Amino acid sequence: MAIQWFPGHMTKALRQMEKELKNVDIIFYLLDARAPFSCLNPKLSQMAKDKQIIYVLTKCDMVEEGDIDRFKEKLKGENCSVVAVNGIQSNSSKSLLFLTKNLVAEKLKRKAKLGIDYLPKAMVVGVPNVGKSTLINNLCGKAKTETGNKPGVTRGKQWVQTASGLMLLDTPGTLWPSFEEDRVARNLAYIGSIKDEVLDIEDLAYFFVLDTLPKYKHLIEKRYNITIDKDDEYLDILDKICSSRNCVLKRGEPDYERCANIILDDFRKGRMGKIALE
Ligand SMILES: Nc1nc2c(ncn2[C@@H]2O[C@H](COP(=O)(O)OP(=O)(O)O)[C@@H](O)[C@H]2O)c(=O)[nH]1
Ligand SMILES: [Mg+2]
Repeated sequence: MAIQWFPGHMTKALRQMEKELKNVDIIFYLLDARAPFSCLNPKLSQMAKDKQIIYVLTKCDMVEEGDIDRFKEKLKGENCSVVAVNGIQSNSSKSLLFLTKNLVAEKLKRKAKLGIDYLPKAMVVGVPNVGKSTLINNLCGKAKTETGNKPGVTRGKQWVQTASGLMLLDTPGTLWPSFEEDRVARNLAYIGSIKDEVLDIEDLAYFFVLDTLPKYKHLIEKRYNITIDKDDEYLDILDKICSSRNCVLKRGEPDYERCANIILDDFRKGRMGKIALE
């Protein structure tokens, strides 16, 4: 499955972010809890390697707690901590504010000694659709930046201030020129970080079933009220979903395109249940 995922504006955005990095104290590196490792941008990680990083697992309401614990364990390191948030729940980001305050406490003390009332600065980064604007709005307690379940909603430079005096920079979602593995590209497509316009939706849904079936067969069966037999091929499964969802073309053939849209939409909106892709 060939994906054209690197529009020029993302390269420009990465360059702007690189320039801005020297002005920030901390990076909120957002990772979708359904596929956190696929959201790690090698280019960005390289740029940020000397910075204090907080990995923020977003959409933690969409996976099981056990998966969150597993991801936290793997992600934490010397210069980086990990917190999990549900950006659409109002109190969920408190732990992030608390952690941030602790991490910049030293610097604030130094500044205060010099009589400077310093506002710590955090840059919010992550792939498109990971939940950057939602988190910022959550931290600010009101809608400061635009959100949308579509990649590429945020453009340009936006600094906002939280009630507790933290400065946040929203950044455009960025991807990178080539993925190490096809599975990374597919995961990013499943979670809605790559514009659907450049994807073959039918192929994507086919691969989605293939990728999730081993661990989540029961959720697929339950969602579509079907039984998947041991020797069903992936197309057989799609056929079953088509008839269960009445996705049929005029001549009686299965409407795979409509079926594919239903499957991906169900996953993206969490209607299939809690599914971790990694
Ligand atoms: N279930 C759930 N949805 C979220 C969460 N955070 C963001 N979203 C949804 O994900 C979509 C993309 O969010 P947005 O903040 O615009 O992402 P951005 O492109 O990184 O700025 C929106 O539909 C949000 O409502 C979360 O923690 N849980
Ligand atoms: Mg945004």
